[in-house]
Amino acid sequence: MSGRPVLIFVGGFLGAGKTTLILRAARALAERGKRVAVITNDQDRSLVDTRVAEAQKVAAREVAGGCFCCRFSDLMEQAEGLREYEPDVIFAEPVGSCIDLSATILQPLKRFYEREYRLAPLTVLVDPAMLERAKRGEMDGDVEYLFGQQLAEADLICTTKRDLYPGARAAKVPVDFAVSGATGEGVDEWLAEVLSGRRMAGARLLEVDYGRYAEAEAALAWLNLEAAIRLAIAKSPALVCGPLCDRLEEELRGRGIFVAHLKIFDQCASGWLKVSLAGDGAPRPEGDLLAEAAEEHQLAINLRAIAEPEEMRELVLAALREVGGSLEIRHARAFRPAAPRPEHRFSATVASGPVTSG
Ligand SMILES: Nc1nc2c(ncn2[C@@H]2O[C@H](COP(=O)(O)OP(=O)(O)O)[C@@H](O)[C@H]2O)c(=O)[nH]1
Ligand SMILES: [Mg+2]
Repeated sequence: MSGRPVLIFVGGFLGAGKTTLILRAARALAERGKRVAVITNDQDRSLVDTRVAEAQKVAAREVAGGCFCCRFSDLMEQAEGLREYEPDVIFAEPVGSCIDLSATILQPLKRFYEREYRLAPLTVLVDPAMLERAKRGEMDGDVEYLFGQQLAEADLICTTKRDLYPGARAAKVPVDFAVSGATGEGVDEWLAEVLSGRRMAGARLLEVDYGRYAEAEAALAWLNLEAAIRLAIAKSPALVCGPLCDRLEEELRGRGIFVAHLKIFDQCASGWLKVSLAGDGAPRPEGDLLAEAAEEHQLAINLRAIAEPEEMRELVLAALREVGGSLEIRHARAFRPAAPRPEHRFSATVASGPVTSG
């Protein structure tokens, strides 16, 4: 490896397609002989994204219990811990409601860690369905605030899900690339640009009103749950996750709840499956769709929605009980994110060398 791993932050709102793109890019780089690792991030533990990365044999570390900006030291510790894999590239996926990454992560990285890491430009991903909703004025005000700020601090913007929205055009938003993490379209072009060193990392800084930011984040309710189910009659992961996702979707939509994303991950002896719902898309399954029936299932559920946390918890627990068998809840936290308190916050950009000068 080349000494300093390239650190690539991929931001964007909940459900934009960050994990899917990162794992697709990780595969593309691995095929070229590169060693790749991932750092995921969430307000709580039991993260579906980390499980999906591990299921795909990508070295993964998690920063849990707060966003990267509030846990900068932990982020750097996890990055350091990944050194044992000698990665050439480390992808880092911040929490989807996070803003102000440039001031709180990218500038400190340039100032304090230039010798350890080469920092790539900040990519922000946008789901075209979200852009469309924003254009029609149908976006919740708090979501719109976070979404707009994320775009404003991006070094590079990609629309995602190109397979679903091939002709998506974004008036007013300077889109650099259109990608599909699902099919791989546009991924090589995006990777070439972020690795080229042509673009400065952390070129923009936001002026953030932290009161407004905290309020917007707290409009979202968070649920992270982990459970084990032992079925009397064996079922495949597809037959556990599919109906569970449908049931939850029906219940959430029935109550008029806006779902930023819902992810269900199931691991059993025969394989793994992830089913998720985001944006306006239909539930999309990934993993071992043909995995055989099994009695023991280990589930993780992540739900982010505009709702009351306790209502969401009750609703998910009720849907889980409908799966049948004996249910053991190992973790079930529903909450609103606490006000962000970054460890560092720079008010001016820090100059940095080109990303390829390893
Ligand atoms: N059709 C399609 N769906 C996608 C694509 N990328 C992500 N998704 C789906 O969008 C949802 C959110 O994706 P994920 O990568 O988990 O988003 P994240 O929350 O930003 O990490 C999931 O249902 C994915 O399967 C894509 O390129 N095409
Ligand atoms: Mg993700």
